[in-house]
Amino acid sequence: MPAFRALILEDHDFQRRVGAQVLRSCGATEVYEAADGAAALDYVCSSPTPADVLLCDLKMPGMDGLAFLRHIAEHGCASSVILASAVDASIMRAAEIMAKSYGIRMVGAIDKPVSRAKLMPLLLRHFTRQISRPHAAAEQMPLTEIAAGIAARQFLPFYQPKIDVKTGMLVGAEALMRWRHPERGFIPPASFIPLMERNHLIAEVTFDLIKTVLAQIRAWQSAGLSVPVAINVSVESLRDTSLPDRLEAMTSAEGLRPNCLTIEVTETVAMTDVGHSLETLARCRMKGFELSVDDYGTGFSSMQQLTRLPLSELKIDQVFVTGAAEGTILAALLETTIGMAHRLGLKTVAEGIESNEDWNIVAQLGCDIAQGYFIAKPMPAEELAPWYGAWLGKRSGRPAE
Ligand code: G
Ligand code: G
Ligand code: MN
Repeated sequence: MPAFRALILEDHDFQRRVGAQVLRSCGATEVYEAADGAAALDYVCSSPTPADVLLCDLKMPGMDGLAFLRHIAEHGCASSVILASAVDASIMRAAEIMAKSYGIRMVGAIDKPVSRAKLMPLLLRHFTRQISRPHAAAEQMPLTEIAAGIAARQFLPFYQPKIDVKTGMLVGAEALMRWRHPERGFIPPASFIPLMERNHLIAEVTFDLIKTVLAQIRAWQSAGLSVPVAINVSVESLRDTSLPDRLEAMTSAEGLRPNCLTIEVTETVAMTDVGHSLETLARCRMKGFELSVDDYGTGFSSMQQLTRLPLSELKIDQVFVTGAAEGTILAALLETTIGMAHRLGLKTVAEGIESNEDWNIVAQLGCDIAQGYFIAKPMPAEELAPWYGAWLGKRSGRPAE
């Protein structure tokens, strides 16, 4: 834990002193105590030594925590914020999202009384994340370069493992496109997929990707590894009602069965050009391909999608999964979604498993499959088998090779 400076905003004298003590015990080298929003705001706006972390109460006489957060956001405050309050969990959640959309860097929220046991895990996670994951908007690559990259076949899949929660065994992988750029190295999809979609390039690139994926599944199979693969498809691919026939031909050309391929669609994609999309998806299912709804819960009329898509799997978006063990709201939504999916006969996949706690809660709630950085990041094809060996070794308590 690095040394850090903190500010505590808390109107209750005793609680403020305890909070400051707790912050020091967590490694704060200096703690500025503010009894009301005005004093805290004054410190944030004029102190030459800004605090790294603000611990902020919500319900206070005069300026409440919500207004305080709006003011510091307007001031361009760069500190990271932790909410500490006794308000209802739903209010806390709204406050967190409000702060994020004002542009504040949120660490998390804890209920009062503040204790080291509650604060320390948040701080630890925050400081490790800050180093490992800087937030930068994806740079968009120029179209001419993308076209040249397509011609030079520089787009290829990375694979992120999907693990059976009960057994710990590999049950598949998601193919995620990467651009192996000759000068820039690997470029993530956010930098080129939107432009490919807008310029009607994505469907053909997706076909190339699927060809590569099928050959890879075949190669894994020959090596004794069964790895069904999920691919992401855009609206343009679904508009093409010949997609199922083409997929079937490609699959059988590799000597594979259709159930080795899962098609992932987001709720928004499935709502666009409904007629063609449903024709394509229903035909894919009739031919035996699997169909998964991606980012479930974040799109457009999620529940309605379940009534019309011929699904075999539901992928719960990471916003409901990451950190679910910390909050009653996320855990409740997770539990209900998993239960509902099972009643509909669907397999459930939890995305965004980032920690042991995330893994434990989805296991406890009966989710079938887990995917996330805690298991593995997306990786090149040739790394999957060695990774799996190490994963199995770790899980059985033996040291990994
Ligand atoms: O790891 P990641 O940055 O790989 O992926 C970011 C997003 O890009 C995901 O939402 C994923 O759905 C999308 N994506 C990744 N690969 C493909 C692809 O091959 N086709 C389409 N349409 N989207 C993809
Ligand atoms: O297709 P979809 O939107 O589900 O794409 C998944 C995205 O999430 C990809 O960008 C992938 O790299 C990313 N991802 C996978 N596992 C994790 C995780 O554990 N945490 C986070 N933050 N992102 C993840
Ligand atoms: Mn996906």
